[in-house]
Amino acid sequence: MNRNTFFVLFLLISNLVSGQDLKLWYSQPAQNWSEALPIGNSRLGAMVYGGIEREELQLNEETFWAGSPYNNNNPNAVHVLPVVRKLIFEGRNKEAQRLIDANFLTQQHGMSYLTLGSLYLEFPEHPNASGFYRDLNLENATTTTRYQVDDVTYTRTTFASFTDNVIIMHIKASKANALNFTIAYNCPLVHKVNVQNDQLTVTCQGKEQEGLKAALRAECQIQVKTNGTLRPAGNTLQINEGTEATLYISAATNYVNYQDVSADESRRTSEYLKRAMQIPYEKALKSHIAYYKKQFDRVRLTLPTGKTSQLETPKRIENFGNGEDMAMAALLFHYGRYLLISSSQPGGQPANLQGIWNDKLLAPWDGKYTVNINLEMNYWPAEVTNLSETHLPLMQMLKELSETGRETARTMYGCDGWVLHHNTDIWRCTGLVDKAFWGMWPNGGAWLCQHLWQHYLFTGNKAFLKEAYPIMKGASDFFLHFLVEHPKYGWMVTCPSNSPEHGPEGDEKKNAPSTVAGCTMDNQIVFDLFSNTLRACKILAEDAAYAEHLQKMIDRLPPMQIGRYNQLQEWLEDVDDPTSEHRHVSHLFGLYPGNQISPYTDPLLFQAAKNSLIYRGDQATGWSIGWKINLWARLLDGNRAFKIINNMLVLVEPANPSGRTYPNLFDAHPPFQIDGNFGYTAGVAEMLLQSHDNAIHLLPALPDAWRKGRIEGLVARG
Ligand code: FUC
Repeated sequence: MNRNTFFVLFLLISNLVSGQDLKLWYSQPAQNWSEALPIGNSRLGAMVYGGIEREELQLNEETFWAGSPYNNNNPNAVHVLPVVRKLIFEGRNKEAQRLIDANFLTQQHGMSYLTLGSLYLEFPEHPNASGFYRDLNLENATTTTRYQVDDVTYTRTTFASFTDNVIIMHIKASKANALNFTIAYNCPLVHKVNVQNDQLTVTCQGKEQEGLKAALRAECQIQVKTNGTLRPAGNTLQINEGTEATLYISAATNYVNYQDVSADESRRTSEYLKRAMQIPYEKALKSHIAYYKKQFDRVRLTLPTGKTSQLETPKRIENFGNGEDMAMAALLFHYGRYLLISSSQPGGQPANLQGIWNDKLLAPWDGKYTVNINLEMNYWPAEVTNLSETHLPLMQMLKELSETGRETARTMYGCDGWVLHHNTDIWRCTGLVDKAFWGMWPNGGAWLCQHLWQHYLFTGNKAFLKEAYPIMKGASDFFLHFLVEHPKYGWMVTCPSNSPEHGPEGDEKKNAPSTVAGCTMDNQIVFDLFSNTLRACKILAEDAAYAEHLQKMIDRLPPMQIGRYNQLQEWLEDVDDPTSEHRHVSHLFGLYPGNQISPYTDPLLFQAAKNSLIYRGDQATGWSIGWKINLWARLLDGNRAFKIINNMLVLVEPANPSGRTYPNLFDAHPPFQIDGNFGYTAGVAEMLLQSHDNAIHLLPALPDAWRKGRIEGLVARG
């Protein structure tokens, strides 16, 4: 540690900033979805509006998706592959791309993640409420709404219980028997509502998509405990003259796994409900909080508060640019951890493009898993911010993808091992989607394997590595067969592929081809995969000949090259356009999340990577901003990273569509995409602690604005 770093550390420890509330709060109910507050226990999610006369809980269940088991492999691919390669090596990329469009795709482009409709609570006697307050408390994963009508205070506390597998809402009136309301349900999908005795039951049909019939159904059951009267009224449940009421919301689907949909959703739902109803509210709340805190409390970042820190959340975002309220940056950091805990617990599905929160039947990009940056970014904060177990759903998905992707590797490329392209969904499809411009990218599996290796580096869990190794080896096997010798350079390259969603002649709007051979990101990803597989192979004392084979191939991969603008080249040829501000900064994979460009051992490459990032500019879509924070952190420039943070903490308003943060702190691509939230949280951690370059580096990219503060609980590799 040099003297400066030591001094800063000293300042940090001696400047403890007084306790900060980790709450998002509002003086009005949500007017729309991106003002509502997300709660989740990984499996169930709700967006809570905090309405007065009409409360809405928009619901989700993480396995409720369109379609049925399938994979999207087009067997024509393998027949045209040699022609495609020949065309690319002859520089006829556009023709190659057309051939791929005609022979590699199928009718299926990934299925949609579905909403489970909304629960409505009608309070007809509450038109003249005052003193409204609602919040989301990140310290205990509950959301509260409070207001007064005449002399009665009504308080609603809602959480998605981690321990009891249901969503619970507790409503209380400060005056005896003053609580009267009705519960109703609606959903844009075909559904039936049935109210009997004290229970409201909804059965929901899934959705057919792209020729695949709806194999999934969801059921939702709601029961209420109250000291008031409870009676069915048509399709609603009415509660009258209560002082308190506790709603238990249970839901499930018939999804078992990507090839089995044989579960009984109704039985599952009743079982969860029955169990939860036996537990007194206070006890359920306590165990929910204890479970959550065990993960959340591991890390705490405190940054200086300012004059505006007491304002409600949207105003704090608006004022962030003033540079006073650094606690807001800390709040957004904690929010990312809150969202990861709430959307990704062991045994569940990984967080999709919207985590688990979606109110649509056709969410942007189907709300599925995009793998050419987005899914990986979701998990960047997992290890370093001490939430290793939230990473596990991704590991399970990888195992399943290595099964479905084996068929894709064989039928589409005639290769061993397994492959995943740039998208997948609940059915673990592994073929191409959209068109070649976006979809002809065979590196999804290889990139995801980095997560297996990183999980090992952070946890040191050798038993885990042993289980992960066949998946890493399978991904490596694919590339050992798929790589071809470049006729001009002699290097072993991927072909066909692309530098995600970007072509040497620009983006998709220009109708230029993106399909190429051996772009920089591919070379870096394959290098990363082979190197990590080789290390794992040695640690586990697996086949030595295989390790040797990997090393030989590593030696034949193209090197990173510096081009005529002193940039890190994005492609094999020096064709970068330094005026391109394309959101994907794919060739910087080697800087972050990879570890192939060190300022100490490769200063020229380090500078070239920096130049490339400077050319791309400081503005971007949500996740791209998230990536840039991490990249500037790796470039050891805290002030520049902080400048990018300032570009993220801009409120999305009708008057300012270029904002990047919604009132509920969801990140705006736009529209909402959760990767930006996770990229931000990872980026802040990367500014404060790095451990990728054979050393632990404390406060490697500390901005001047954060000279005072405190961080505890981050994790370093090893
Ligand atoms: C990638 C990005 C888009 C968007 C989509 C979900 O394809 O290029 O910007 O984030 O994923």
